[in-house]
Formats: sequence, structure tokens, C-alpha cells
Amino acid sequence: MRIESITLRELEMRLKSPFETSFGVTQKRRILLVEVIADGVAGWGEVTATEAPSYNYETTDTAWHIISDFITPRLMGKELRAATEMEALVSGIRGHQMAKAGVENSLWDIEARQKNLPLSKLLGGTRTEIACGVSLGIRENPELLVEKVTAELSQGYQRIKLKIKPGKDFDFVAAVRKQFPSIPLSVDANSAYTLSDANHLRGFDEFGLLMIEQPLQWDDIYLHAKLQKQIQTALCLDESISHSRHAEAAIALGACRIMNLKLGRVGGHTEARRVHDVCQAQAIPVWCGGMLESGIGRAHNVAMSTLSNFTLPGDVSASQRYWADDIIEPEVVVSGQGTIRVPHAPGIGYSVRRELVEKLTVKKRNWKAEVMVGA
Ligand code: OSB
Ligand code: MG
Repeated sequence: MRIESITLRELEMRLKSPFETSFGVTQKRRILLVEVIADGVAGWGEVTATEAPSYNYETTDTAWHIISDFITPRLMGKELRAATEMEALVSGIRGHQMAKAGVENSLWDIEARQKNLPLSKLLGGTRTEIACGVSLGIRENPELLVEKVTAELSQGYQRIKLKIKPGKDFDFVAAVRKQFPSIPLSVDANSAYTLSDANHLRGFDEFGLLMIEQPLQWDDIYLHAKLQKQIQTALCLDESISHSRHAEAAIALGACRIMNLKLGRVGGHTEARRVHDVCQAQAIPVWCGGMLESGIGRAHNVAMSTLSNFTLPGDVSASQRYWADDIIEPEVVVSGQGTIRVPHAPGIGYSVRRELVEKLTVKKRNWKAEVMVGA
């Protein structure tokens, strides 16, 4: 594939309801979309960076800068045999995985379309449907949370994840557990605790949780290993796993027994598959995390989740939970059994609603390769 054109755009999209985590409340999302054209075929990717550097260090604006000033110049006019070849071209750019992933995933979409394959198949996925859970933001009080959990369970979701932070943790989880003694339940702290909270966190052992996700510092692995030795509940790492070497280290140290895998956080499908494989070789189950994506990021998540070691329900849920009007057609729907059917169409398998994308665009930039003389 010869990279002929790259379009980067920022969309403003309003979530149906605010989403609260230990690092803050989000409602207005600033989403970057990448559209690459190679050999006349268009592919789409989404940058999953957040508006502020609170989940990790990337932001919508740093990703715009890295893509514009460093990634695009390395790609324009280049001839690649496969999407996996992009990695070598941008290896001189340290970090900024979410920026890289937005571009690399567009190339995967192109490659799948060129080969007339659904992206899930190109990636080596085997599932025809994927299992879905939901991630619920922090609420005002336990009663409201129980109400929300009840509503999500009635939609069929197979696992409930509760966001927690100090002061809004134990009572909330206890209330949900009391109402629903046996549902698959987990919590996500987004780095809101320290190792000195080990005794407090051990208190969660009585709830029979599937896992506690990223309780300690966003960039830590070692202290999670120390914590895991002190509690029974399985730890799951999210923020602190940026690539497969981190995954290897975390598993070898015993820092987690489950892995959250996010495409953006690890730099795109190429590295995500490596993380998946490292975990599989060590019998560590993985599940697909979410970053409040638009339909494009969601479609990539669906494709990735078809790999065989995605054995736990992920945070990939219906478009309707986030957006009044998603930018793909059809939108992502979840069955009454809490599953998403994997699309069969080539590439990401959903079509992009270009008119709507245009309408939501607040900023746009395009790069075109020079036309080759005689070509
Ligand atoms: O830690 O998984 C997380 C959203 C934004 C940033 C971090 C996280 C999340 C979620 C939401 O949990 C998952 C989703 O519904 O997309
Ligand atoms: Mg998380």
C-alpha cells in the first residue's frame, strides 16, 4: 500500500451522560479521527487519548501534535507491504502510543479492505460474537449505583465494572453485592490508591470480585506485585501496560492475574496482538478495555476482541450507551445475551457516516503525497 493521503480531524461529541472516574468527569469528548488513503482505499482509525493527561500522559492535543509533526512526515508517500510495517517507521518516536495507534489502525482497516477480509479475520480472530460488560462511572450514592446496575443487567450485560475512588468505594460495592450476590463484578480504581492502602484494599476480598483494576500508580508494575501478595482478589493492570515487554514483566513479577488490553494504550493492533500472545502463553486471560470511543474506535475494539485469549467480557458496549447518534452504520448493538455479533464486511465492517463526521468536525488537516511523475 502506498500512502497517498492522511486526514486528521478533531470531532466534538457529547456523551449522553457524564462519566466520572477517580480522575474526573467527562461529558464533552474531543475525539481525533484518522483517515488514510492508500492505493485509492480509505481506512479509518481513532485516537483514544483523553482531553486531559489524567489517564496517561497523552491528550487530544499532544496526539494532534505528534501525528502532524512526527508521524505524518515519516509515512507520506511510503510504500508498505502490510500494516505491521508502520511500527519500524515510527520507532524513533518515543511513547505516544495512542497517537501511533490511531494511524496504524487505519492501515489495518485498509489492508483488510484490500484483502477483502473482515479486520477480525486479518488479525487472526476466531470469535463470531464477543462478550460484553459495562463500566459504570462513580455515582452520587450507592442507591443510584444499584439502580444503574439493575438497568444494565436487564439489558443482558455479562459483567459489571464499578469505578471507585477513596471515599466512594466500599459502601458502593457492598450495596451492589448485597443486591446481586453472584453477578460477575469488578472494580476499577484508575490509580487512586497507594500501597499504604493495602489493608483497606484487602477489605474488598469479601465481595468475591473478578478483579481489582489498576489500584496503584498509573506507571507502576512492581508495587502491584507487592500488593497482589497481600490480597486474594486478582489484580488487573490497565494504565501501566504500554507494550508486550511490560506485560511480560508484570506477569513474571506476579503483578496481575488478568490483563486489560486497550488498542490505543499499546500503540495499535500490531503490539496489541503481541500483548495478547504473551498473556496467552502465560495463561493470563485478557479483556478489551474502552476509552469512551466513537463507533470507529469501537469497531476496532470489536475486531480485536475476536482473538482467542479474550476470554472475559470486555468494556465494549452498545453505541447507544454513549451517543445519541454514532458515526458508524449500523451502530454497535448488543444482544439480550450481552454479546456483539462480529461484522462480516471487509475492514472494520461498519460504514462511516461521512456527512455526520463532517458536521461534528471542528478542526481538520490533510496531507497528500506528491504525485509520482509517470505513475
Ligand atoms: O480505565 O477503563 C478505564 C474510560 C476512560 C478512561 C479510562 C477508562 C475508562 C472506562 C470506560 O472504564 C470504558 C468504556 O465504557 O469505554
Ligand atoms: Mg481501567
